[in-house]
Amino acid sequence: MSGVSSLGRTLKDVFSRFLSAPSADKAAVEELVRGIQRSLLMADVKVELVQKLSERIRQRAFSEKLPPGVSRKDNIAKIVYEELTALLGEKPAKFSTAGKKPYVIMLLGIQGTGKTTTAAKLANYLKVEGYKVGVVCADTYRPAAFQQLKQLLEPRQIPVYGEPSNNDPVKIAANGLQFFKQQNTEVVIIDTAGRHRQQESLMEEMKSLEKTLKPDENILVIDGTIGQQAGIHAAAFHKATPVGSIIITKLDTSAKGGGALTAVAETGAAIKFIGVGEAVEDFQPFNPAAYIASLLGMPDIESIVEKVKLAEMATDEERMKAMLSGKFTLEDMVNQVSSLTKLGPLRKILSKLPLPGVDGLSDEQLEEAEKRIKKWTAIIKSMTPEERAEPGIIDGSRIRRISRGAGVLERDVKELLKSYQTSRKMLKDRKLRHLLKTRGFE
Ligand SMILES: Nc1nc2c(ncn2[C@@H]2O[C@H](COP(=O)(O)OP(=O)(O)OP(=O)(O)O)[C@@H](O)[C@H]2O)c(=O)[nH]1
Ligand SMILES: [Mg+2]
Repeated sequence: MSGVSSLGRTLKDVFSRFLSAPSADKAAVEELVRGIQRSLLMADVKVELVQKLSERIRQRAFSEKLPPGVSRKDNIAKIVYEELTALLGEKPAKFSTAGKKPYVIMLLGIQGTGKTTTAAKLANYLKVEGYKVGVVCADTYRPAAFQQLKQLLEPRQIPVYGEPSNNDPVKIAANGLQFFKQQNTEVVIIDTAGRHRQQESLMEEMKSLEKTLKPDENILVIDGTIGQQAGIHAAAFHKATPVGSIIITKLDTSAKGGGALTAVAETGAAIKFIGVGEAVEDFQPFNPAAYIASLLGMPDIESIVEKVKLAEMATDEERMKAMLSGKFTLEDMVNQVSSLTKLGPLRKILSKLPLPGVDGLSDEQLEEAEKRIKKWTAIIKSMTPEERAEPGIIDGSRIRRISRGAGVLERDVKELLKSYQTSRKMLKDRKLRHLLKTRGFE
């Protein structure tokens, strides 16, 4: 039985049984939660994580307000999808050389985890992405490693550097780096040895490689078949190299893949790619949301989530109309800004507004906006109902009190108030109202 696919199979079953049940009552949700628990525990996911997840699903299932036109069942499906995704960390992996050339990646990992195979997969992936790539074989313990790499990569026009007669990995790697610099290579991937006579000498070798080469990114290659044990390796590595990242391999063969992924995600280490087979192409960037969607069964889950989000968008439109009729509160503003940071169709509605830059917010801008919203939400919570209803009464001493209560600077409170005044003025503007009207609002 194959692993992630076996987790996928059981999850998919449980999930589609829930979707086809006559109603989403307490019993159906309980059966769903138990089914999810069973599949996750079978995949070696930590008991505590499974318990937390179950509690959150149970708690959200019947307490959330349904957007108009959305069934309880669809909303619960979306909750399950969100909670499972959160288990893997929200953010998809991103690869970037940050303009550095060559960008040097060193692959590390114990024997047999799949470093050499992964070096070839990663090189091929980055070449397809448009980078000029080279691979250095710095494994002097396994003479076949150089051959293995050449066989995989030469047919793909990816150069491999090696020195079969040299037994100093640090020198080989330094020479290889020099060689690829002259070739104008953009990304250099260094494959290191996993096999050694002693563990200590392996560690020494890694340290001197690190010191001499100063890689831009160390990537730890972890074998997914070890299940939640992977968390221990990841935690140690993450502590030593917080800028490093992780690739988990063999997710196709292991029944414990879910355990490996969740345990590593829990350490805060970034999972950048996953290996899902022996072939060079069996490799993908790790995207938690897409991964969970594939486990739950596409395209079902995607269309449900889309549907619920669209309904939420409709309620946004309601609020927008209320605002245009003059009821624009501080909370409205924070809600508006906060919906800017949500991904997906919500951004579409906002792109209808003539706000500069809303359509093309970069990830950095979104992150900035998210930070600001957190602050603003805290500030509004520290206000009295009176102040919220009539921000005009907020003077210097109130600003001081509010900023202390919210744990922010006075400057932050002033900024919020200023944005509020500006937005309110904008909404009163005749021209803008006309524009919104012609774009389908009001
Ligand atoms: N099914 C499957 N097999 C994999 C995957 N990645 C690697 N392998 C297999 O795992 C075995 C070991 O892979 P290598 O790439 O040689 O591992 P390594 O870490 O370089 O090994 P050492 O250099 O000895 O430390 C090979 O048989 C690979 O085909 C994967 O994602 N899926
Ligand atoms: Mg190897």
